[in-house]
Amino acid sequence: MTATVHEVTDLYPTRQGGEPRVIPRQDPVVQGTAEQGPMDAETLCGFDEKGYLTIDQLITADELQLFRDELKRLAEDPEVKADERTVVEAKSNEVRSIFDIHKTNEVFRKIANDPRIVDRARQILGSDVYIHQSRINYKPGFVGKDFTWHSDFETWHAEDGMPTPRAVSISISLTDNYSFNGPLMIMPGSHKHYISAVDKTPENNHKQSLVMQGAGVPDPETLTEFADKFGIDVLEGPAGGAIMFDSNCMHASNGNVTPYPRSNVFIVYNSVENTPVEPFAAPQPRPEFLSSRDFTPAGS
Ligand SMILES: O=C(O)CCC(=O)C(=O)O
Ligand SMILES: [Fe+2]
Repeated sequence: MTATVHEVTDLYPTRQGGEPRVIPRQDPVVQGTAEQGPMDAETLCGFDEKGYLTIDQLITADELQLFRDELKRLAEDPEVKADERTVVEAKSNEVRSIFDIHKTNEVFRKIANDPRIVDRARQILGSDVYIHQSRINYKPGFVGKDFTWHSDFETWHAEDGMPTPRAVSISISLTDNYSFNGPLMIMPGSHKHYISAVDKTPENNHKQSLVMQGAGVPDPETLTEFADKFGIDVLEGPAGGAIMFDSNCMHASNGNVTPYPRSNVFIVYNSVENTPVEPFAAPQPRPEFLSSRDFTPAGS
């Protein structure tokens, strides 16, 4: 008897050397229906076209206060700062990100499993969803650094083995996001095109990519073509609102030289029908706090 080797076809090759290229998205963006609720056909259609949607007020004023208190407490806790799941800014040593908050923190576990979010993610992805990753990005005043242009899916595919872009993120604003304090910027429509990057993934790439991304960042020529073609939407909005965006959106955010922090909570939902396999372009999978192997459906 011969062993059967299950080859997984790579529909989104990347980091293989050669030249950068643009591959059309091979998968639908919205996989659920308006009948399922809670979002109407127009909202789903907008998400399909632009790759994101905004929610003016997702959480209550009391929740906002609770989350902000928690944010402050975590940033000041020396044990949290020393944890491997916390990323500090290269120069200022201020907290940049805290990962895995849906597992380590009761307040954020609750909101990450709340039907207001989970039902929307389920509707977009057309199946049950589990949490692939979560993080707080603090972007403190004066010293908060930028996030350069990237597609999250490109990283999750290359380094975590996520087969297809059947994943959606939510960014909940815990401070006001102004045009000038480093809000999220998205190239609307870019999610329907996949930029295959060139450079191979270095060993233990995440240790530096979480402070400043390198591998997988698209080349300047393709980014310029994308910006000319799609434009750049600047997603301003008050604290308590949220943005949901497709995993293959080309997005970035500027550094924050203003005194006003821009702190957002990000939660990533992946379809339970799209669980990771071996990484498509990395020596080994990233740690569990960046790529959860707990596929329990969220909200259950
Ligand atoms: O916090 C931001 O503005 C963007 C962060 C981001 O894109 C990421 O963490 O993947
Ligand atoms: Fe991102």
